[in-house]
Amino acid sequence: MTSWSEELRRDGFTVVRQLMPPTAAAAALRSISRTVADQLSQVNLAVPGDLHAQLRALHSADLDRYKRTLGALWRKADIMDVMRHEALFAFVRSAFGWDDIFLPGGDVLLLMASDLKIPDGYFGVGAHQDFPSVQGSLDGLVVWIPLTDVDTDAFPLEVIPGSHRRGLVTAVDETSNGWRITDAYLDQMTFQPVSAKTGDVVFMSGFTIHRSGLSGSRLRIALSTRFDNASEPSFIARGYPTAYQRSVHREQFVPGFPSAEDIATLWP
Ligand SMILES: O=C(O)CCC(=O)C(=O)O
Repeated sequence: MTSWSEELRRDGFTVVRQLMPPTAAAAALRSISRTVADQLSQVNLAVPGDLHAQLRALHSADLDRYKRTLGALWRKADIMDVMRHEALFAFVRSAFGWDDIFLPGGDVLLLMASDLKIPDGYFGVGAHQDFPSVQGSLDGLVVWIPLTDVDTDAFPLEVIPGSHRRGLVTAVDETSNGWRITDAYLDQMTFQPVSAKTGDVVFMSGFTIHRSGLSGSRLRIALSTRFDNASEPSFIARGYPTAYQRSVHREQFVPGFPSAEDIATLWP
């Protein structure tokens, strides 16, 4: 057994140092910056030099546009490239002995900064397990990839080591951000912040209780995706389920768009 699989078995998570090439996070951050710059141009604002200042400018100019942009970023090819990086798959095969991997969905970009809060909206996630939102293989993994260095001053991921052994926790409240484990259940349990630098990757069981750390003075951006093990017997027996569903928004977002003129301009 590798030390990573031992750690995963014992603690419910393991941090693999410098698994990703340094270029991966840098390319993703440049890609985010390009998209935010495009949005700043839409609202006729100059584009500041650094990403945090760009995000601040968009956040204060047009909160709705900021929210839509942030919500769309995970769909960029440059961002997906990181979450589908061959280094991740190769590692899971060699360190955990998986043969085949299913991708259940649930890819997400999580950005936190004290000056980028959404009033009455998302600011980190409360204590939860990911298995209920995936329901794939029992040994399914959350793969958490920081794009910025993360420590106690940058909204770290916080985990309860060993909590995966408790199995499915049903003491939950339903919130707008999903299920949150009740404070009563968490009484006496201690969360551990996970420090990770860009290039590091956190692999965590879907049963490990975790949450977002809520304090920090720096911008923190991380990507999170999920992997299911194609060989896990109950996953095979259950026919490879995922709780993520595909649905299509059938109504036109902008009534009357595109017009005949829009098409004529596109295809003169
Ligand atoms: O990055 C965070 O703050 C939380 C991540 C998380 O809860 C997840 O990936 O399931």
